[in-house]
Amino acid sequence: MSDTTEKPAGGMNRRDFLKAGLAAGGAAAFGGAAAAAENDPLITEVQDWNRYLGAGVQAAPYGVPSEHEPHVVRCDVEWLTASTESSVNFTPLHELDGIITPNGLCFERHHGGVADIAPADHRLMINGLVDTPLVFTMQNLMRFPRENRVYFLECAANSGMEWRGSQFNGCQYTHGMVHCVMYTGVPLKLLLEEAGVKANGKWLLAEGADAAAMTHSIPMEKALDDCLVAFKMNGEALRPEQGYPLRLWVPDWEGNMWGKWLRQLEVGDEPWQQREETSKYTDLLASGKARRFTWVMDPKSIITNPSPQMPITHGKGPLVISGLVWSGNGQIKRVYVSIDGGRNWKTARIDGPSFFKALHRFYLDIEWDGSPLLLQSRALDEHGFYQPTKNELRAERGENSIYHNNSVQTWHVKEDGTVENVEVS
Ligand SMILES: Nc1nc2c(c(=O)[nH]1)N[C@H]1C(S)=C(S)[C@@H](COP(=O)(O)O)O[C@H]1N2
Ligand SMILES: [Mo]
Repeated sequence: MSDTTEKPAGGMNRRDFLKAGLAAGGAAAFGGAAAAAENDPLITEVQDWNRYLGAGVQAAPYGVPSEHEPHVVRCDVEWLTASTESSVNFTPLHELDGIITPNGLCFERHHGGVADIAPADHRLMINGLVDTPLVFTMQNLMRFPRENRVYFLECAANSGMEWRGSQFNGCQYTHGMVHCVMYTGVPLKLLLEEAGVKANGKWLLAEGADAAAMTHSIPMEKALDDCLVAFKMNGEALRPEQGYPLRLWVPDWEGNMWGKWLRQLEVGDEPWQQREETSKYTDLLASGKARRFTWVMDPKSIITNPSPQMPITHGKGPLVISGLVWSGNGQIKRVYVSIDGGRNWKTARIDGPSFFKALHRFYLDIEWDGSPLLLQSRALDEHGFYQPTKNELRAERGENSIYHNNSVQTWHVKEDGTVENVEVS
């Protein structure tokens, strides 16, 4: 970064860093790096990893994370659901950086366990109001032109447990029902064209091959617009828990629409009124009426670091505040960070690839003076739509809801660096 580079709002440029270093006697310039210590055995003595040969190739034919990272895992909350087969676990957002979720860390949400399907045994049928009902094998699907897209998938119930007050101490639990993956698949439009949708074919019923089936209606305009039938995630085959060998991919819409283990698409002239679109995935308002078909995921953001599972352990000085921002409702225009509970806001710096309707990574680099902080982030999209505060959302939607909580999250950073989930009014 040169001295002429625009200074990121609230952050430090290189010259500031150098000044900060000089002020501290030259010893604490970059992120508090210490002056070379003469008696540090990690520098002065030859270590085992330097003295002996390491493991050879093929020690791990399928690579796994370092043994020093056992805590970077998906976690579930036992009391939340009656059984592990109809349950959810959470992406460890606080341990990740950048925008891509590694395949083994993508949260899982299934209603009837993980279906175990050999690709050779899998079939996708398109029937109903079509000229020619068709059945595709995986091999058939592999011969259609493919597309690659990086998109987020968020469960409609993400942050749902926080609706009536702060509950979980960690962004993994409050916001971890989201992942962001590069999918490879065939545009659904091509398959529907192959079958020939009749003029009165206005809706699709998608069905999974798992025990839950998870049938739900999708309007034809969406199906013909940007849906994919996906078989790869981050370059490799879908993981079983993500719908291997085939899943529906419905960008910017709530996760329940992304049918896993996809086996049937029936074309009809009206929605089917299935369980998953009547009793579930509707938003009960204070009036007793429910909003239906609230598919789009609104702008949302979360500070992942510091956060309750990721306290500040390095004391005062340079602090990297990091987080994620996303929106299914158009482009993210800006993300703001407040360190004083929403009184003052600074524009955070979005860094790295920033794909339309994917997760975006933001940073705000500050000097922490060791005093308590009330950390918040707030997204703004291209339509001028702001992420609401918790109270603004409750005023609009009451407190009966589970789904579509995109309100601003507050983390209370204490003087000792520990962090707690709180609400400010
Ligand atoms: N067939 C089938 N598809 C399904 C589900 C399911 O239980 N069965 N769960 C849905 C829900 S509610 C969500 S949030 C997403 C979760 O996708 P993931 O497990 O890849 O994170 O899959 C959706 N697709
Ligand atoms: Mo979901």
